[in-house]
Amino acid sequence: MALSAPSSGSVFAPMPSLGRLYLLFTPTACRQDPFTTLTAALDGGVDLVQWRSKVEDLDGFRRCRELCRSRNVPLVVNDDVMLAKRSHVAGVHVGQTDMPAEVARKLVVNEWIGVSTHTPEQITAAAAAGADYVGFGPCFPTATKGYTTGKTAAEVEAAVERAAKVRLPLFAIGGITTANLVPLRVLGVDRIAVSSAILQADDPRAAAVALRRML
Ligand code: TZP
Ligand code: MG
Repeated sequence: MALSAPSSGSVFAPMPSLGRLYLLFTPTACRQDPFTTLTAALDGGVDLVQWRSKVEDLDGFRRCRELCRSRNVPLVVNDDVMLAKRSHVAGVHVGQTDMPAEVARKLVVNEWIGVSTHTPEQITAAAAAGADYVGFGPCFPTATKGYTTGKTAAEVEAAVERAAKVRLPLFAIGGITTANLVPLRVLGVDRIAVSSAILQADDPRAAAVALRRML
């Protein structure tokens, strides 16, 4: 039986496959009630969720985890390797200034490790550190993280090529909407991570459906 799991995954508890529409879930970034928004996003086809609260919110985290579990959608914890380890989630995501991925890899054996990257060199380094996927961006300017410039088409293409070379799934990130996704798809992007396109939408379910259809 083929298991689409990280190589370190246990055969007794196979990991689900990585999704394509990755929601960065920050409760305070939602236009409407956060958990109504998350439910709608999952209904609309979000197939990977990142818990990305900037404040400690264990109740919120547990609600998020329950919702994801009830839909069989994997949950990744941003930044907090120890929370990820003790809370039986699918993985942890680290940035370039967080715990180094090679250190996280020693602590997180069976779960996914995702790494934020901004250059092809960082993608290669993430692979060497044992990452299971990378985020790459910001592809477009985004107020969510205060980026005022995005990547050029050549930069996105180079990142997609590098990720393929080192065999890491790549999620394009940063300012992605239905209005600018087509050029990324043309450059070979087949996975995206979004926050505001869903969390700030009038209709988060419809927003997720529309993005999912384009992947
Ligand atoms: N890393 C690069 S851009 C970004 C992160 C976490 C923010 C993504 O949010 P949005 O609202 O989809 O631009
Ligand atoms: Mg971080």
